[in-house]
Amino acid sequence: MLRALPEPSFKQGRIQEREPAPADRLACLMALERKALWLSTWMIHHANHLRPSRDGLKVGGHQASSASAATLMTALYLDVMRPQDRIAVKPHASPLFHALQYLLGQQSRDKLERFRALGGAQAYPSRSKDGDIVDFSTGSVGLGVGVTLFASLVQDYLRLKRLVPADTPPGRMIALAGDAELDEGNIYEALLEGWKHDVRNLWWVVDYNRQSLDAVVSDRLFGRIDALFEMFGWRVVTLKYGRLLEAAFARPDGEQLREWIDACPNSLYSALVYKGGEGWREHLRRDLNRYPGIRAILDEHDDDALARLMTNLAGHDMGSVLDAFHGVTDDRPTCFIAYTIKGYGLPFAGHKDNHAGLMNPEQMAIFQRIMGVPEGAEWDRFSGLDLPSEELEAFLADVPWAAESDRRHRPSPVAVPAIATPRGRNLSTQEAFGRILGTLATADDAFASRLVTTSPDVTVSTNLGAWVNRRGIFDRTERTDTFREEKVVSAQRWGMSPQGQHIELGIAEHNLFLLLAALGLAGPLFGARLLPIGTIYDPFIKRGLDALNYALYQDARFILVATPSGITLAPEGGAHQSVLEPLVGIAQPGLVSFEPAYADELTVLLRWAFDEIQRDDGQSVYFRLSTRPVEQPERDIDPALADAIVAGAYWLREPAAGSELAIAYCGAVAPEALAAYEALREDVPGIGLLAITSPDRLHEEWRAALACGERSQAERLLSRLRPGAALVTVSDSHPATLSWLGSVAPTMLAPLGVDHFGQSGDIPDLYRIYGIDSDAIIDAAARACLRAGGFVSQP
Ligand SMILES: Cc1ncc(C[n+]2csc(CCOP(=O)(O)OP(=O)(O)O)c2C)c(N)n1
Ligand SMILES: [Mg+2]
Repeated sequence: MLRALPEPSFKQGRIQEREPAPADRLACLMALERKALWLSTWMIHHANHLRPSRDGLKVGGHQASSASAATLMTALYLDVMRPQDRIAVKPHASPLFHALQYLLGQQSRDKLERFRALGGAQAYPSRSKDGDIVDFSTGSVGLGVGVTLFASLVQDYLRLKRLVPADTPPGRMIALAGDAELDEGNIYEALLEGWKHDVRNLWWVVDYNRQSLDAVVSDRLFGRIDALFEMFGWRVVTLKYGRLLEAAFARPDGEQLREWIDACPNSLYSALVYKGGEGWREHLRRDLNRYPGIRAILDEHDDDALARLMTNLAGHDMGSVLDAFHGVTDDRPTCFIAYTIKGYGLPFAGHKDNHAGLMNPEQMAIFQRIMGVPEGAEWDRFSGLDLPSEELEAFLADVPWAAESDRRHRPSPVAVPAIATPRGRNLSTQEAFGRILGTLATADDAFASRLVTTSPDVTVSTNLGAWVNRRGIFDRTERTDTFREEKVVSAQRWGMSPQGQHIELGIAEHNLFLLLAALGLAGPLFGARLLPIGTIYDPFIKRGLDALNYALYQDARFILVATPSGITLAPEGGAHQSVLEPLVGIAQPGLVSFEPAYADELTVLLRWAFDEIQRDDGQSVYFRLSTRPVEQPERDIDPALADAIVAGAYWLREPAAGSELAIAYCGAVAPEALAAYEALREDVPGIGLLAITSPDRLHEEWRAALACGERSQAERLLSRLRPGAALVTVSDSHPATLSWLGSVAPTMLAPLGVDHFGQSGDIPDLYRIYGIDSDAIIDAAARACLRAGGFVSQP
């Protein structure tokens, strides 16, 4: 029901009454809105009907979603936004977005003509593929909205620390959201977190067309939405009726019309939008004919005019939209709920099936006539508009948002210092990580000042305690550590201040990845590089996997430390034991993954990672770490070994040339692999033991080398073995993590690993049951050797 939301209101806070936009300005904006609508529909039509198809696939594109947002986006881009503002545009308004960029001279006709084709304008706005014009990629609904909240937090983080100039106004982080995006849970997780962090300068503009993909959305749902935002401290500005309708409501019996529309169910309203003037007339006559004032309105409006009146929602009324946006001048987070019509101005407006609907060539021809665009002038920027081109050109040249030509900052990298290896006979990689960060926390240099950590309520249990104790927790305001004040003994200091360098999150993993996305884009978005590290329990990466993918898709750079991992976690049981994450590490684009076994390996890799995340063509880095203390090798790492550790593998025990057998292990099972190696050494004197620090890098380099006919690192390493030698691979993860090594060189491979859910137990029991202990390795080696035609006696 349209009544689901309160009356058009500018509630609470500092909303300023404002002079209406000057008529010529309004006229320019309305003309350009019309042109953006035309170009967005034409771009889609061209891609689907005029560009030759080679594969018979429908190209697609969303004419209705673009039309729905045309007024809102034109207002934002061509009038309201300032260069420092950043915006996430709902994915299905991509054609409209590109049309506006084209009008601003920031997008080429060639790319519009290749909309959804290789190298053309992207189906959904993409930071990495569409370039500087896109602030935040979108596509997976809800995530683009959420990331703006975390970007506002990151902006405050940088400003409060004076890492960016604080004497210039902060940007507004804006999301133009589809209403169905508010069904996504990540929105509410973000709202909660945002409330805790008192986020500012945040606008969510909801294109409230009451339609999603399949259908018209429930009447009752949105009735709760504004209350929800207000509960979290947001201002809600509802843009409901346009000026025509408001004028009609002010006439005699006009209130009856308002009440009728307010009570009209979403689905009936949408259906009547589609049916047009005749449909409206029939229903209004049936329900309101007893009111003379309504009869007068019906008499004065022909069908076209009646349809225009009844669809005059504020989200399509440029004047109302500008008033609403310009009315907000403070930094309180604000949700604009703008009533719109999906497909507004197009023949399938309001139809419930219009999400992916395309105008057919006949409809398009009629639309072209209505828009006054001559044949052959379809891509012209101003054809068919009733304002002189020079005036529109001058208007566009003055658009504030486009005043800065380079929206993307490119701050120079921060130098990475030497990092000392934590010493100790027995260490887990998780403990080593904690100690390394603890040491980095003591430094007073530029590098340490750019480090920022975050964790979804697992800060202490992922070993960030020492770091946090020294560097403190970030908060906009100084907050004392009550336990400390009350002299309650605790190993953890929990003082908060704007100087703090750890951002503590609630448990929601989506929030971790969206914050990492925002922190990892601090350089390009705001001009100051941060070196973000997020910690998480390895199994819960899955919980936020789409948000992780989202962060990486837009090339955000960060280090992800996942610990504990695998069945090595032992007593804590199945629900916390990760199995498939190393495969994510291999398969996930934008992410390099490592699973070191020893503290010295981790030290080398962390140092490398700090450089990698700063390189132009670098990636984010994922470390899978363990809580299991393992005996450390006594060695100094020379540059060649360091390179091999980074490249993904090295011989911990070099095999004899032409060896019959090798064991390749990854991560926390190193002691079992070593024990099996020792046990087999007598029978197979030339046996080798391959330490794999990154199945991901090894695999990637193998494929790259194959593609250019070169020898890969993995192939060079395995060439120590005789062709057809036995190879046992073992890891505390799915065996497919390493089993591909069997294709690198001719080997008889036995892949060991974990391929079903974990359970509670101790390491000896669990490693035995899951077949990754030294006995399992020895057995597998014996069988592989037999199959390989070699011989090894059964121990
Ligand atoms: C996470 C996710 N699930 C499903 C989809 C498929 N999908 C694309 S658009 C859409 C509905 C969008 O509706 P709304 O947000 O209201 O957008 P609009 O009506 O403005 O087009 C869905 C379900 C998606 N893009 N992302
Ligand atoms: Mg919608």
